[in-house]
Amino acid sequence: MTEIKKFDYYISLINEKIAFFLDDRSVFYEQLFYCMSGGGKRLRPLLVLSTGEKNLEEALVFACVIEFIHNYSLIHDDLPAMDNDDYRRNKLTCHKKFGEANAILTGDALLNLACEIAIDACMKNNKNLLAAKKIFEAAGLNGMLKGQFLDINLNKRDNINAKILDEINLNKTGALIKTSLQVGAILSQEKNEIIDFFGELGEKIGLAFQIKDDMFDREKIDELNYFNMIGEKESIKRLNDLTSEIYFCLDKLDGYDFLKYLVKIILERKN
Ligand code: GRG
Repeated sequence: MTEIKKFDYYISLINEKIAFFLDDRSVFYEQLFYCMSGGGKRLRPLLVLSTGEKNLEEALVFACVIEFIHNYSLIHDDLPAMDNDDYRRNKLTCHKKFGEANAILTGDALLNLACEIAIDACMKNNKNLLAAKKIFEAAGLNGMLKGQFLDINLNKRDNINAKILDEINLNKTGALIKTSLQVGAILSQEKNEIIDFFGELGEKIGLAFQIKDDMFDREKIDELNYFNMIGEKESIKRLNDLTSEIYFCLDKLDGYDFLKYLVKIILERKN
């Protein structure tokens, strides 16, 4: 199968599995369906599958766990108390469509659903347990939540330098991206050195992804954004350096053609 065909095939597998996990008898279904369908790039689940191809069935389950967590974080991030955004993925944000209380609950429901699915999988074997541990650590107090906390609570007038921005983004955005690569490798029963290698690669991809995102969002001048904080020249240099490092890492990898294809798409995306 060509990598382009595989990309479409994996997206359809991910979407089918997400639909399977969303119980259409649930009172939350309308909100969950609204937030989980349409527009998301499914980047994190694709990363899980790219390193988890040897165990696609279990990789798909954890790919959904991560995507549910990612979507909960976006729903909460859009709330008036956080970023106060009206639109996401070219449609109304969850709170604009269903009201604030329902959006909070919908985010909570997605996080809980992710826990339920992961715990079910954990009861089957130890590598699933390790995968779940990695995911919830990455989403938690020393990962995504920490990044979000720092982002919200840092005084934007403080002298923000590249090091501080990296710390925020390695947690806020990078932790789930890094973990996506590692979880696939854990489920494929790769050696620890490979799992560590994917950790390092994932951090670089996470940062490059964020700098690129900031490039598209640089008109939002009151947000912590690489372009606004350290300037265009320095940001582009960092993005280029990271890009070279990522390709250097990928060149060392035998096989993993889909991962290489996917990373190229991430680094070359135009929006
Ligand atoms: C509120 C608990 C909590 C956490 C929020 C991830 C996060 C933490 C906030 C997101 C803020 C944000 C928009 C950061 C920019 C990078 C980013 C994560 C973009 C969204 O990810 P994509 O582009 O989204 O993969 P899609 O829509 O494709 O799923």
